[in-house]
Amino acid sequence: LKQRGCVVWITGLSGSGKSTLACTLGRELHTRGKLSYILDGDNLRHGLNKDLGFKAEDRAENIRRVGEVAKLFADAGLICIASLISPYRRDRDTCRALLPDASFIEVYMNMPLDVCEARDPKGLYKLARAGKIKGFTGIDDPYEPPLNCEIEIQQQDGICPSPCVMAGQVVTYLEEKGFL
Ligand code: GGZ
Repeated sequence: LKQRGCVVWITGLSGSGKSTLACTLGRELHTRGKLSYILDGDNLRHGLNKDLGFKAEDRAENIRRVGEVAKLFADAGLICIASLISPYRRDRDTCRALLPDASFIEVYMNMPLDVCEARDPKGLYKLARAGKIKGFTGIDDPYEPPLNCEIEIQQQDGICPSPCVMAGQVVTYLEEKGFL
């Protein structure tokens, strides 16, 4: 009996919590005996995508490759968790089109820029503000929010949800849709 695979595609600004959600979700799925695999944009840029930079065409190619790999994992019956800024709607929709209906689950990390910037885990926003990194998403490069995402993660009364709460939101969705 083959498990039903799918792709959980997490999009949002740098520092919005994509990797944290991916990691917490992966652990929760493991606990439930479900195979998953995380494709993280920043990690893949050290290997598979090390020839790519951050121009729009490079980002498009980055996302296209990750989408194709994610499709392979989903075909094998895994829950593939892809975590990339993926700032352009068109690139995300190209990935969606690769997968059977309902098995591409777009998760939008809707965190205000000032929250992401205050976190600045790698000091990249600081460098971008100082003009030392050009074309940084949210500063001098665009981010196009999803228009029809399956799941939106956002603050409640000005408070960011905890990693467990965020992962719980995705798990509930996966249960409802029969992937768990
Ligand atoms: C955005 C950049 C940039 C620029 C370096 N713009 O938060 P991080 O640091 O750890 O992860 C980000 C990562 C973005 O890679 P993605 O593959 O997710 O991007 S995309 O989907 O747009 O192709 C960030 C770092 O690389 N980084 N320069 N100019 N993020």
